[in-house]
Amino acid sequence: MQKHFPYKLYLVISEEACLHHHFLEVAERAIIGGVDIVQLREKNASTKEFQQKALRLKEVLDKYNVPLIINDNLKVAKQVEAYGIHVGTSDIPPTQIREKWKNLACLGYSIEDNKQFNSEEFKTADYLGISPVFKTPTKTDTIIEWGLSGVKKIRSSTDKPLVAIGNINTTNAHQVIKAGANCLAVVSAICAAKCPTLAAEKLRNEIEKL
Ligand code: TZP
Ligand code: MG
Repeated sequence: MQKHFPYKLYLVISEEACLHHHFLEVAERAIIGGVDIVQLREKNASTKEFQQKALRLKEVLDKYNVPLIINDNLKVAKQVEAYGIHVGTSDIPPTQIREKWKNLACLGYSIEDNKQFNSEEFKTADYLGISPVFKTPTKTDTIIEWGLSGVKKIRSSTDKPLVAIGNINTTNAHQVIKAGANCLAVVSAICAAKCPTLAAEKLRNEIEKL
């Protein structure tokens, strides 16, 4: 059954991506501006550090009833009772995650190349990440660049909620939504902004624009 996924603006945050404010402040200010789901993506932290950051972030998010997704660490996700987990092609396969976390609410899976279509992994995901829509200096080990045509192609092949990621900003946000994404995920457009609230507000306006 299709999962309810009402989210539109997805902040993917790490402490090191936040250039002007502490990451907890960035998260809070971004939520005030219109972010409605947050993923903690800590590639260089130990499990213990990751868990500590996740707990602190969850405290902030809980005040606003905003769900927390943990990137690629099942142990941390379960320990902090996150809303869900997000994995990519080279991470723990979604089918295994389902076996290990029976009451998991939300499983995100990144589509990074054409081979993943209609695989068991694809089918078990609650939402799909389109990764990356545009090439980005934030993540350079990507396989292809989907572009707007890729977003349209994936949209026409599935009813699952689609979260677009990769160099999304106020200039291209509306086009990505028009191409069929349900939700936009950003790192630098918010984490590197002097004012995360304003940055989130501007993106949200582009998303809501008719
Ligand atoms: N996955 C695909 S692209 C990306 C991730 C985590 C990074 C997106 O960062 P930015 O700064 O929004 O381009
Ligand atoms: Mg990964």
